[in-house]
Amino acid sequence: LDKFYSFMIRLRIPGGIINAQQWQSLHDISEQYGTGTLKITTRQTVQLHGLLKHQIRPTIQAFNTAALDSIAACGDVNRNVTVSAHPQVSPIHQQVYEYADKISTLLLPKTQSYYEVFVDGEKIYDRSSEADPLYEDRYLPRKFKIGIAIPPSNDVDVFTNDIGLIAVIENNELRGFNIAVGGGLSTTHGNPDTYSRLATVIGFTDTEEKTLKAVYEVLTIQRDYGNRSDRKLARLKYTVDRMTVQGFKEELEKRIGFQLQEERPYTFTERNDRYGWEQNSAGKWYYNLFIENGVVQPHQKEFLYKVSKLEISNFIFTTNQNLIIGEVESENKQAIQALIDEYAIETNQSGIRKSSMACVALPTCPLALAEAQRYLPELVTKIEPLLAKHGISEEEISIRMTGCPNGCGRSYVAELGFVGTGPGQYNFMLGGDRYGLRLNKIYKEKLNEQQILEETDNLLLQYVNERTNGELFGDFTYRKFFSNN
Ligand code: SRM
Ligand code: SF4
Repeated sequence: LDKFYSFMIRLRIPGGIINAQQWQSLHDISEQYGTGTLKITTRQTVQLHGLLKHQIRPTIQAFNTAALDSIAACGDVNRNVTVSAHPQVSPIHQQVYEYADKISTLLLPKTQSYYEVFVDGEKIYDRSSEADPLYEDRYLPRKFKIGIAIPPSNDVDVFTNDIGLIAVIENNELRGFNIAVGGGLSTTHGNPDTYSRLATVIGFTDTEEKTLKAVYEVLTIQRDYGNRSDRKLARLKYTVDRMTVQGFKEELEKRIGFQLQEERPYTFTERNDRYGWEQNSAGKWYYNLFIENGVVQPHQKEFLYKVSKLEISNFIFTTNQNLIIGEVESENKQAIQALIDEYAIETNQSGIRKSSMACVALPTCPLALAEAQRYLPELVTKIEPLLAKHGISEEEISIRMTGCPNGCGRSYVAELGFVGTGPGQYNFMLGGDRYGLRLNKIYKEKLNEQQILEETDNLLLQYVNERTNGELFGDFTYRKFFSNN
């Protein structure tokens, strides 16, 4: 018997926004092909799992008909561009969102070499003579990620991207972007040459033309200078450190032909989604659902389908693996509220659960060493009584878990981080802050559930007894365990 292969498809949705008709198509396609489960990812898009080989073609065709594609959602190219998901946070959200779309289009591979067809190792449909203006004949040495944050929200975890853009807004006008380079999270157990890195802000650009040019040329530097001999050390973060930040900036300024301005001030004071109903400056309504670890539950899926049939909203994926029903006019809000009531859609979760995130891991991820999205909900259920015992049930401590050190659930920028090392075993990471501005570090290695719960209980006790006024959990553990290192 041969192996029974199944595939995963991930869409490219810059900024994570689709319209009601596209949601209907997504729903219908997921019912017809794959496992039927919609999985919202940490990069603001959606995946279908379990597609059999003969289903791939009709699935892609059906997405195509709905004006959705999966081009560059994987591979050594620029990936899905993320942007702060909450239009109600800023009146200039639409303007910033358009950058995600423009950047994604600018950096799409222009050749159609992905159409090349091989049969028994022989190329029967050859597009190799086409040269791509950006990726040329060699693509990038590794995947590449761009995120755009609109302060005060750092929902996109802007500093974990190869390029992070931070919108600078003054008097409700977009002045430009701070540009940060060299973020990336993945490490490899036992390989000390690998490390997580937060992106470094290298300057500011004040026009669209300059911003797009700078972004484009960061990619050409990575194309030309990135490490092509060791994939473990090929991300931009290693290129930046090899060239030094100053050296990288000088090379960039040479390529763009102008000097970056001084970075502008910015402050991040939130990272979580804003659950429930909120209104934007133009009076439109947004309803943020909590979708635990991005796995849309059957009743949520049915609810969302009914909402999409009303055709009175759009749908916005968040980088916290949640979903916003957006752009709802006041007169239409009640129709959606009626469905929320009918399906008992719940946003009333504990602070820690609403701040939780886990990668896919088992059973579909071939790189998983331990459980993540199937297990974290259970662990949170066991931590909630510990928070209650210490009188801090309302604390929104960020807790993230990944099944291996690749960091897909961004566990390296959590206050409580768990990184799988083997079945039922995790490295316990502490000292990260709440808003994604500081990486955590290994506190204890290879703990099982009982050890994790004992450690957590003990840490929470120390926190309530020793915290300074207003000190958040991650800042406390950093001060206590790592500030002198
Ligand atoms: Fe990831 C590989 C899932 C966000 C770092 N990631 C994978 C693969 C494709 C496994 C594989 O290569 O065979 C996983 C598919 C599992 C499955 O069964 O679906 C996978 N990554 C995911 C998602 C679905 C996690 C989730 O539960 O949401 C996220 C999809 C994002 C998207 O829509 O594009 C996802 N991956 C991330 C992030 C977080 C982010 O980008 O904000 C990271 C860490 C940030 C970074 O890139 O540094 C991340 N994934 C990786 C890596 C390590 C890359 C590296 O620098 O070495 C791998 C492995 C690789 O590329 O070789 C990986
Ligand atoms: Fe798979 Fe590891 Fe990514 Fe989790 S962190 S989805 S286990 S590659």
